[in-house]
Amino acid sequence: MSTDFTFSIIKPNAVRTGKTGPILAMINEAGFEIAAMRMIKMTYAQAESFYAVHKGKAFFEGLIEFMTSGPVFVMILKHENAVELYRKLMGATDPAKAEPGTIRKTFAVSVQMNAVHGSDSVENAIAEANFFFSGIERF
Ligand code: 3AN
Repeated sequence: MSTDFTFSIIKPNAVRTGKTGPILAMINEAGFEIAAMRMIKMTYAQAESFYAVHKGKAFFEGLIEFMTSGPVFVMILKHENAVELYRKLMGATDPAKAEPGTIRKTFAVSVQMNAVHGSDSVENAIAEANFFFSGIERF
């Protein structure tokens, strides 16, 4: 598989409120190809490990509680320059600062419940995709 992919999560608030379909439509319309996708409910340990870089920050406990509060969709998205393009499609972490037409501007309800995650570098895209998917689950 090429490195022209990114890793994304549709977060519990978006799944719970029926936004999975509309978010996938935006992803498709932006030209991304879904190379892997699965619905899971993260364990506390998985979420802590996934967000280890934020350990010690004031929002860490709340973030882990939130990310384990319900099912999420984890997925690998293929596109040329996928990491950068998907960060643009998501919009800023804080939805108040996100551009109109972005996923977060449209579906986020707060900085924490901001609808989607997307890798912030090619290295992290590879690590995060490997965290959730084995080779035979990717296309
Ligand atoms: P991004 O998801 O845009 O890469 P990060 O990596 O800084 O942003 O933060 C990871 C996640 O942690 C965010 N998506 C958000 O859910 C949560 N988060 C970040 N900053 C805050 C904050 N100040 N208060 C509450 N939650 C936060």
